[in-house]
Amino acid sequence: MTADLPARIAAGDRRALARGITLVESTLAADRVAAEDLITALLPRTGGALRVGVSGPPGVGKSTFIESFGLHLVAGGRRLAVLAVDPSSRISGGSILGDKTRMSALAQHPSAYIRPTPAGDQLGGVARHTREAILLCEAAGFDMVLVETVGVGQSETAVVDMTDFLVLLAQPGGGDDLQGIKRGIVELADLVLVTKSDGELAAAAGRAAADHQSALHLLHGPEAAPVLLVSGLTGAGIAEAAAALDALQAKAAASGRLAGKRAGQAISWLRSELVQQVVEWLAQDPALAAGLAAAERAVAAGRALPSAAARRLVREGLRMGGDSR
Ligand SMILES: Nc1nc2c(ncn2[C@@H]2O[C@H](COP(=O)(O)OP(=O)(O)OP(=O)(O)O)[C@@H](O)[C@H]2O)c(=O)[nH]1
Ligand SMILES: [Mg+2]
Repeated sequence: MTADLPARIAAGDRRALARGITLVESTLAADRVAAEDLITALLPRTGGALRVGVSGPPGVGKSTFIESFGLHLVAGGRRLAVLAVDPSSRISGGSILGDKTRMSALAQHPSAYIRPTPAGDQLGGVARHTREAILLCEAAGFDMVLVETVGVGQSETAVVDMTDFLVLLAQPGGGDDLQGIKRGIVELADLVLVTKSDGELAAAAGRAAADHQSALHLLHGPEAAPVLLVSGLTGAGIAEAAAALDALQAKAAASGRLAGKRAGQAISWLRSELVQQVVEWLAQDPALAAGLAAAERAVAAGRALPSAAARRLVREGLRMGGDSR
């Protein structure tokens, strides 16, 4: 890390922001220390953005929606960062290229910043990087950060743990067919947007919205997430979606629920880091790493109780006086 990186990020320099995000994504131990120093230096400047998860099944229209929604926001004077977690990037080179073309106008706008993030090997890693990237975007002065994930179940729960609100995009389609979205996920949503509400699909989109709305009402009553119709292609419903999000924010901020949620997220982030770092600490020492591998085999085979095996490993680690860096 160069000494002026925090100041350059704070000044809104996007090349510096890109370098900062690359640093938090790095798996090198030395970069981890530098990334932590960088974010710690910028921490007083964080927290100022509305953090919004945008999720939905493959092909639902996430990128098209974000382009249209983002252009609406920046036209209104907002500064928007988009962190797109790209699960396909490891295998196929990803849809990053596709996203650049789908979000081309937004990508070129001076008030917008789009950053695709390779999903990498494990969800835990993505979660840490994405949380830290959100903080860097806030320090750089963005007032809204969208985190785009493909809805495959696990990623929504991760995104719910790091954002203020989850916007779920749903396919037009009728009946009780939830079109690839798991029920549990719909329940996590703060706002449901049925996409492609245009042309031939408009009628199906309307039916899908009615179905989702009545299902959510049965579950949550008057507190149910609103369901709106949007079209990323025509721009229909985009302003209404932005207004719905503003209303959610105003309500959650006034009640103190937003601050409480963020505090809870920070504490669970700490706890998940503790778990991760204890495992890394054990893995550093060859004997302890072997002990961990043996414990994993034993619990997998049903020969050991996870709680007892974990206690033994931690005791052993402490006895050996291991240094976790
Ligand atoms: N008619 C119509 N088609 C749309 C709309 N939004 C997206 N599409 C089409 O749906 C397809 C998928 O759109 P994307 O925006 O790439 O969807 P996505 O959810 O980002 O897809 P992945 O990133 O691959 O999961 C494309 O062929 C789009 O042209 C819309 O508002 N109306
Ligand atoms: Mg996409």
